[in-house]
Amino acid sequence: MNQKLEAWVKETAALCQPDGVVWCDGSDAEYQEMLRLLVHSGTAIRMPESRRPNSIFVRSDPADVARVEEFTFICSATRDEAGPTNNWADPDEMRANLAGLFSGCMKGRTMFVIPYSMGPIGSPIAKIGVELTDSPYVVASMHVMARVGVKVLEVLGQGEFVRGLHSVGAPLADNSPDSPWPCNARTKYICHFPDTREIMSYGSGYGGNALLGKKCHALRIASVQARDEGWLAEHMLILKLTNPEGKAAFVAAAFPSACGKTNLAMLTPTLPGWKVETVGDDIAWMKFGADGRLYAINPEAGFFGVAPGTSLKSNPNAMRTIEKNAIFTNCAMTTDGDVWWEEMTDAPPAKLTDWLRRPWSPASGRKSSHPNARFCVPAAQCPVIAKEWMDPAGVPISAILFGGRRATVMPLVNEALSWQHGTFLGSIMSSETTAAAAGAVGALRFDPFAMLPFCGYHMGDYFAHWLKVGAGADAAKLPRIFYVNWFRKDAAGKFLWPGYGENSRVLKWVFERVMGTAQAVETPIGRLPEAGSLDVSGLGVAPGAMDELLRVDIEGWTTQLAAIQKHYDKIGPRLPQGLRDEFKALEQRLQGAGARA
Ligand code: OXD
Ligand code: MN
Repeated sequence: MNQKLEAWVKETAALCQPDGVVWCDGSDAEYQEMLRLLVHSGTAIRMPESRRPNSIFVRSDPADVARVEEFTFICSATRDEAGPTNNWADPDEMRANLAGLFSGCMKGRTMFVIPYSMGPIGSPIAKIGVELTDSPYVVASMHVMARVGVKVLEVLGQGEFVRGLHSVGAPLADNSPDSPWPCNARTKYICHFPDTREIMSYGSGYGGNALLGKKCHALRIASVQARDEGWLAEHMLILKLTNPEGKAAFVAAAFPSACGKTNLAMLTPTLPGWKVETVGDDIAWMKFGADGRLYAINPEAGFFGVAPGTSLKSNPNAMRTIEKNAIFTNCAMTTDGDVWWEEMTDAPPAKLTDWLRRPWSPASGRKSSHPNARFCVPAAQCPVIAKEWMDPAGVPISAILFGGRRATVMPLVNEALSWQHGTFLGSIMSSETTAAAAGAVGALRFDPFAMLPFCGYHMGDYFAHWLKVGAGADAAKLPRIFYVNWFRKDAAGKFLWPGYGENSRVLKWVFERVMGTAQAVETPIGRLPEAGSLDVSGLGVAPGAMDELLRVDIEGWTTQLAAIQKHYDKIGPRLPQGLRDEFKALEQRLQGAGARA
């Protein structure tokens, strides 16, 4: 037994005062026991075995439905280390505050000890953490999302681990009934102590707030570890792309939350002979291999995907993945106990129970599922999971895509001129906000590298880290960087690009650029497909749409410069010189193009 772990569990139990402590072994019997507890407490309903074997349906408290960025803190020693894009709190003050909140917070509950590995157990890229939680929902979800239990403790030995303490913040008085979704409706804190690799999460039982291996560990804490150790922890899917001749390349892609990472990772290409297989749908940890190439692992073991919008049309592979062993949260329930959500089928069922347990019909005039309703399923049951997905060595990455939801300005695809220019494109990523985080939906915000809510340190230093990683590598072996945008709209507000399986056309161009067989034209903003090099055979897009999708909008980009400058000003003096140079160079190229026009 790891002595530090034993001591920490003891100390935490004394503080939180649970009725008992259970060490999780990671067995199926334990998973079944969690499902039983969830059903017994009224948190979950078992789904009919004939429809979704071994699956449950859960509805959360309406005060606990998404990540709470406003209450997410990076408690580094100084405010400057957390940087201007994070909420910072003094670590000593926050510890004192949390000690008060955690004191007695697990009364009437069990404290579960979940040892977990992010990444295949024993992989040189994997990391170990331990989450202490009073939520059986979290235990069940961690079983799906990470590798958990005794085998992790064996690998841990007396080694170091990330400490994650989580409580729903709802102690139970003697014999008082529990609520179906215990949480603290008033007080939530998701706190990270990067210097000591600790996480303390209070008051929420939902997703990224509570499954501490995911955003808290695999992104916020890991980004700091990656900076210190010379690797990259990124908010990226990983896919394997195979051409009709059987040649394969691996691609990583960063898009903000709820912008289609899961759909792209499991895409069914419309182009004959092309194949996409999934390595991961949300997070990539990338390290250089002995051959000088960048290798990625998916640190997760499951998918925690946004349900609304997922359908046989948009993502048939996800629909097949969720046929069994699934945990559904905040979807609507059909009359026969199955799930439904917006856009799952062309026509909604005549009658549903909505996520707030109210009767619902298409005439209700409101959504039946919460827009951030989720499915949680083992990655292994995805029908297009790549055979390499658990390779402890990771997969060699040939291309990195950046993107977001942009109705205007950003073309369908744009290849960076260099790693430094690609880092610049990542640093100016912007997207219309979605329901994955609490707050307004549809507002344009800069979300550099899709890491705005997930970078555990100063964003300027994070940019500098990207530049350093590139500068220290053999440029010929680095992945090529591309910026894509599936979401450009016409003047009437209609999407210009059909998206989904048709995105394989862009993947094909990326693949062929990497292999050196597709042509590009150099423009002021980067390299765009030369006429005829993007395969649009059989694609029925409206006349003129392709021209618009691949148009270099000099005016739009020039207007955008002021917003980028403001975004960079916010990053402040730690913005690396390399990116200032890229900004200047872009400005000059746009001026040149404007003058010629
Ligand atoms: C997620 C998110 O859950 O980014 O993956 O919010
Ligand atoms: Mn995500």
